[in-house]
Amino acid sequence: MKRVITYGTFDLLHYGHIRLLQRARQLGDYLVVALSTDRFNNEEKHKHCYFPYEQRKALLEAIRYVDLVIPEDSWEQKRADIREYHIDTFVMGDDWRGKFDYLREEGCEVVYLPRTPEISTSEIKQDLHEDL
Ligand code: C2G
Repeated sequence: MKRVITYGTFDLLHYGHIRLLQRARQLGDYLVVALSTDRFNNEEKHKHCYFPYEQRKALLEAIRYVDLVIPEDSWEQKRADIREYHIDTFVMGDDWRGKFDYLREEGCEVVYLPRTPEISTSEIKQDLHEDL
């Protein structure tokens, strides 16, 4: 069984996220999603989510491509996650290209997938604000 992991905030879930998860799952047989906690988002990623962690987690768990959701609470946990979950492939959108190549030292394949260009959570928020 080939095990894949990816990380993110996944707020205001949209088809760009879904396409990323679908392609990540296609790289293996089992997909773990490390979901940024509210604390990690607020204090370290400086992202203020519309949906709290438990709701973002429930949304991800409803997606057919996702097998397990775990919390992401620090930038440094990736090495431990790869060991603990026996991960073969680490996947991120290519806005992160190069940032996680060090994980190859853990014997893990690192794959950056093209982002879906025309959508983002911040654009959704901005468009909705402009429509008010
Ligand atoms: N994504 C995408 N296309 C979009 C928007 C997002 O492919 N239009 C991808 C991102 O590249 C990322 C994933 O969807 O791989 C989740 O996106 P975010 O929730 O914005 O995640 P991010 O804040 O980049 O968190 O430790 C890593 C961080 O937690 C990554």
